[in-house]
Amino acid sequence: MDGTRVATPSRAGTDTSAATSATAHLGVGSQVWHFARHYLEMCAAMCIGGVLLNTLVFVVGPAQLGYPDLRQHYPGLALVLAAVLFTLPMAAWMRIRGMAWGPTVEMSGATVGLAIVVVALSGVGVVSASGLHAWLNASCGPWCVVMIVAMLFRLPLYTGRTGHQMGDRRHTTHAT
Ligand SMILES: [Cu+2]
Repeated sequence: MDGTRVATPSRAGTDTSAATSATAHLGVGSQVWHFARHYLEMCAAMCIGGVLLNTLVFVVGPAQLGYPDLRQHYPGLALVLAAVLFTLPMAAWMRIRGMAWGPTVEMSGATVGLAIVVVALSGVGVVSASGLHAWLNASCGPWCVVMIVAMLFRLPLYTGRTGHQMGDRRHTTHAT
């Protein structure tokens, strides 16, 4: 991890020192705000972008191109696909806001992973067919909820304590 600092001494050096001095004074209110703002941004990207993509794939596509509504014929496959379609705009937004690939892939794994777990549970009968459709009808809700869980595992990052909160990496990269 510290290898990058050795590779680019001048940029990483100022980045680290600036981050340390800035985050040392982050109060609780500021940390809560960092967390809430990051969450609301991701949730908005996920719900707006995801509903658009899901409508294209599950409603506009079948109507215009004539392929069957996957939600009716293959609800399990449809749920995983829906989770992917909700995750893509969220992940894109995280990258746009300067988040590293690590937390981006991790959160994407949490949302898509949850869908896979639900489909697996329906495969062994724990989740009923109507339950599966309820998950499909819940739109971006379940994926927004599981994002909070993923964020709780990386509190220092999402509260801004590590100095790598959204926007910072991008900013320092362009500073040189
Ligand atoms: Cu995210």
